[in-house]
Amino acid sequence: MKKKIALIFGVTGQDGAYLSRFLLNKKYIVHGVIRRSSSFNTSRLEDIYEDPSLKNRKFILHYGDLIDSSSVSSLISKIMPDEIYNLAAQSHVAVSYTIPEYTSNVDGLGTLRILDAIKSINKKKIKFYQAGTSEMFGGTQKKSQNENTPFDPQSPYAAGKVFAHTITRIYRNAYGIYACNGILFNHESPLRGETFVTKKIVKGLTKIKLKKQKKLYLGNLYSKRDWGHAGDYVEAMWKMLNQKKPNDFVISTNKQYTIKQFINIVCNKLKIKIKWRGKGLNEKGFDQNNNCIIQIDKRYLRPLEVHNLRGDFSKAKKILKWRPKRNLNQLVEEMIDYELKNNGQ
Ligand code: NAP
Ligand code: F7E
Repeated sequence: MKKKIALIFGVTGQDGAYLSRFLLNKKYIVHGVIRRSSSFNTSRLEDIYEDPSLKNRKFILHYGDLIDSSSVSSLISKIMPDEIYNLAAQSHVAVSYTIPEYTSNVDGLGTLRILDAIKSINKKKIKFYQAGTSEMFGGTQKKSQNENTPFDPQSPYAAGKVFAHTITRIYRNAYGIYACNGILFNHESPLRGETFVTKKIVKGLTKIKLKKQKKLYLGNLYSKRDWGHAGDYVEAMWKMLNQKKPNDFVISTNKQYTIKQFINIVCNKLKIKIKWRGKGLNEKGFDQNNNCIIQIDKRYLRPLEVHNLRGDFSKAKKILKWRPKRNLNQLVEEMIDYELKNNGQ
């Protein structure tokens, strides 16, 4: 049987690394798009990298960029994939306030560039996955959010993603493209980018435990997030592209924790007895020797915060037969083990 071909935009990121492995295990030929960079940006792909001199490669990387429509369309017409996964984005919410125009270009118009290439090249053959986000719900007052919850974006990042979500629906309805929007809640792993809060906390507290760092500076400790494991979530992306009909799905755990609760869980597992004192910007975390190990730095506060995210994944459970396999405890343990090993433990 002919092997399926997938093309991943954003292959060098956390999800790209997990999805590549997942699809290779399913015997796909995987093509990934990387950006030219002055330093290597393929560290998450080291163990699956195949030298270009090899014949019959299963994992093939190409240069391209979502802000360059000619690279997007020429890659799609050259590779003629069965499935395209758009995971590429300027994905940092706080950074999106600093580079709003660039973020909108990549995260919003980038999606349109792929869809338009699919429309002109082969709108019936190529299936498309768009990496949408719970950030689109932003300022919602709903306790938990599902596919019918109205969007209320609070950042340039979320606004760009709402455009991408909407244009994906429009191209599906107008041109009959098999296009799906995932609305994924936060998902983490040992491969998570270092400036996202879970990775920053696990990495920082592990170093503090090993006496290689004294203090960790953070922003808002009281926003609530629904954190799953990236490895579980890439399976849902693939399932969305392998149904009879295209559809949009919330992918989440339906559990919610504050940043402070996440810190307490990590401290507990690292056997750091954390005690909290003070309020607001003066709230601090102390270890058993009364050393201040967590302090608030207002540089990490955002112009607008998203306070309450919790995803109801009933639709994905019913139609995709998907549910998260790992809980927060397992996720945190895996992330800590990875950091301990990185620190020679
Ligand atoms: P990530 O680690 O930040 O990876 C983003 C990827 O996009 C990287 O490969 C990056 O390349 C690439 N990229 C950035 N700008 C690009 C451009 N102009 N052209 C082509 N590629 C570009 O993000 P992630 O956590 O894996 O998330 C994957 C996708 O899901 C993103 O779209 C994100 O917005 C979305 N999402 C993530 C979460 C989550 O909790 N992780 C939740 C919902 C939605 P470089 O390596 O060169 O920077
Ligand atoms: O922040 C608070 C911060 O940057 C989570 C992206 O993958 O998930 C991610 O976006 C919360 C926020 O993730 C720090 O204010 C406190 O309330 O880890 P984060 P995010 O903003 O939820 C969504 C679903 C995506 O789609 C995005 O691409 O933690 N927080 N102190 C902090 N956040 C960071 N980054 N750094 C801090 O020091």
